[in-house]
Amino acid sequence: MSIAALFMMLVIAQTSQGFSWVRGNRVCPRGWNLYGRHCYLFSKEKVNLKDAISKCADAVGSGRLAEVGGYREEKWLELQIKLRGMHDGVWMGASDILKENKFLKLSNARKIKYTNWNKGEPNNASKKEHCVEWVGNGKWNDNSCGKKNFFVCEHV
Ligand SMILES: [Ca+2]
Ligand SMILES: [Ca+2]
Repeated sequence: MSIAALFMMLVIAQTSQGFSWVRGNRVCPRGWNLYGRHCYLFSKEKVNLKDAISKCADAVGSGRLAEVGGYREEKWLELQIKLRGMHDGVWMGASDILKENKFLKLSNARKIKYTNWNKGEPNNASKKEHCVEWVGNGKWNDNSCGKKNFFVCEHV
């Protein structure tokens, strides 16, 4: 299955089913971390974007790739990523695979409002970079979706 097809399936699945968890004073499943009202799961393995999407969906409780809503969430995620030594790239839930340089959230295909691009990014290097990763300094880079990265799952 192509990434584009997977992307559309994901959008449809997530918008139609919603999540059934109780909101408010929530408790995250074992292994997940609570921040604000969302639960986050930090991977211990490196996989390509397609597998990262699947692994988040298959995780206990089921989630999506993390989507950064704003500066505070970003800073918290950055700290967690550093603490865990997740170097060399960490996938998040954003892509411009449908239209070049239009980065959308994977969960609902809405345009990303908050961004934190590294200097000179996104550069769509070799015209092949359509997925978004955190790099070592906590900033964002577009990279090839086939690259093997750590990833962060989120349950809203
Ligand atoms: Ca691109
Ligand atoms: Ca890039």
